[in-house]
Amino acid sequence: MPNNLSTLEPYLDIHPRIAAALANQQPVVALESTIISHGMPYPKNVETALLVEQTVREQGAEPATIAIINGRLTVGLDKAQIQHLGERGLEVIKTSRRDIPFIVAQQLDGATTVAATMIIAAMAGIKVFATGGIGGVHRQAEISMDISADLQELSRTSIAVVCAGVKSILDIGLTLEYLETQGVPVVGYKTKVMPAFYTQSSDFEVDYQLDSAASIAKAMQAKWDLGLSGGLVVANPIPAAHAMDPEAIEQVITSALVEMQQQGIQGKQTTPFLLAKIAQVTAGESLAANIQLVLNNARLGAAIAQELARLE
Ligand code: PSU
Ligand code: MN
Repeated sequence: MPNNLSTLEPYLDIHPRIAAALANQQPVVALESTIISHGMPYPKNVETALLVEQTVREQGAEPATIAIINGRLTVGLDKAQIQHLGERGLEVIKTSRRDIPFIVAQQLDGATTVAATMIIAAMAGIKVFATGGIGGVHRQAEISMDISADLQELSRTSIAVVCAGVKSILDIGLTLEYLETQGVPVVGYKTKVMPAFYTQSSDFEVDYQLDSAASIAKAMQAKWDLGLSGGLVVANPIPAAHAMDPEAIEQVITSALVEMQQQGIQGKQTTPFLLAKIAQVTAGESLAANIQLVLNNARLGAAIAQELARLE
């Protein structure tokens, strides 16, 4: 248990089943909620969120979906709360690090990004987090300066984020450079190539290839035992059967980026706009791929959480 839990108590609600699991050193996997409210359309978002939880449970770990509900930092949503976030969709405020105090103070609901979910998961003492994709350095960031707060969070908050790599709506090379500068390791699970979300590969290599959940857990333990705080990225390629054609997806992304510029979309709307556009243009193929890769990450996240619990 983190020792500052008592000062957090007025703000933090940890579901009893998760509090019990953490107290007994049982494996727990954090899950985010921006992917529910902003990342997928209703009702697939709700179905997927519940299926991801079930998958984590089947793999022997406790799922903890995280959001802000009525201003309460909530670790372990119930079914009704997931339904609520999914149904209200874009009306729920996308909440990253900067937004948290305002959502709390005004007792609002917040769908937490990777960054905000990391923060709240760490408050609860969770060490492993599974999602689809992380934010990153956007293409042409040299003009927009659009760099996701997820990257900065990875440098400061000690949690492993299992994802399917970085989507090529972003500049994958610059994202990796940024992570290197911030001292955030990028581990490839059974791959030395950085995966690109919808596809298994990109033009870039990861820092370290590790081939088992146990070896990833060992590296996490060594990092934190040595006082090297901060997170790490575990890049887990989408299963081959669900991967998309790299050229087709690149075309879709390029035209979505053009449309985004024409419509003047910027700031926090960027990522959700591009995701929705891609899903629309690919007639749901990208959504199906997205769901499969999240499930795949949930399985690996659960396995890493189990190995970590064993080491502790
Ligand atoms: N990438 C995805 N799906 C998502 C997101 C990113 O493939 O749902 C969400 C995550 O919650 C991530 C956030 O933390 O978008 C990043 O948003 P921004 O780039 O505005 O930081
Ligand atoms: Mn941004």
